[in-house]
Amino acid sequence: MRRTIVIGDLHGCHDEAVELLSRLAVTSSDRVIFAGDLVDRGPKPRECVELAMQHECVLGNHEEKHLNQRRRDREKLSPDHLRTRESLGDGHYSYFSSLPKVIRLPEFGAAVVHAGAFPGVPLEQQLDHHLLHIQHIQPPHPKSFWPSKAPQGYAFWTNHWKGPERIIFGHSVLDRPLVTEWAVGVDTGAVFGGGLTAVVLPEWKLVTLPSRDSSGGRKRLAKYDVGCGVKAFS
Ligand SMILES: [Mn+2]
Repeated sequence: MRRTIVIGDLHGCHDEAVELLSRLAVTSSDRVIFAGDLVDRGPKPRECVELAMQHECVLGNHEEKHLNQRRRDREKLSPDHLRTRESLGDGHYSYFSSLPKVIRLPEFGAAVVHAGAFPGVPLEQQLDHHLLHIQHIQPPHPKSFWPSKAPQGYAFWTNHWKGPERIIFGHSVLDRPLVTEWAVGVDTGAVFGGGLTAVVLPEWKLVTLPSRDSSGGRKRLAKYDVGCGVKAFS
């Protein structure tokens, strides 16, 4: 059976991405989907975008930010954002604007989004903000908080999401893949010295390649419980 492989946030970690694809012996008969956030923080943003252009990808909040700030004066950009901008051309930006926010995998009862989804709302009605940013929530309040900023009583969105799709997501950096009945988190912080993780369907097999470096910053302490004994970084 044809494999579908979903890979966590690259953030410029092109060498790890190539090595992971090679380790998985990916061929043209496999379907490869990146979970967004191809750019910023790491060493090779443009190469990551061009790799994704050969496969499939959902829009991440970092791509969204580059689209929103395309015309902003360079003095008003962070050095990291500016470095990415200068490595990209018009073609890469048009590629960003073509990216879907959801890729459905009905054959697996699954869907790929960058950050997650708000419970009780069909995927086609989700707010872009939730699909690209959601972390800790307390339904029915729509506001989402970073783990470090979440008020008492708020919990990571996977504790609330009950399907009907099993959502494969990145965005929240985890100390290991998060696997629940209705969600699979695959951002293990490649750019922070963690690893680059893929989930391989139909088996739902997890494969993590250790990072080569941590150019996006020293590995931070994972301390925010997201459920199932998994911790998230701030
Ligand atoms: Mn993100």
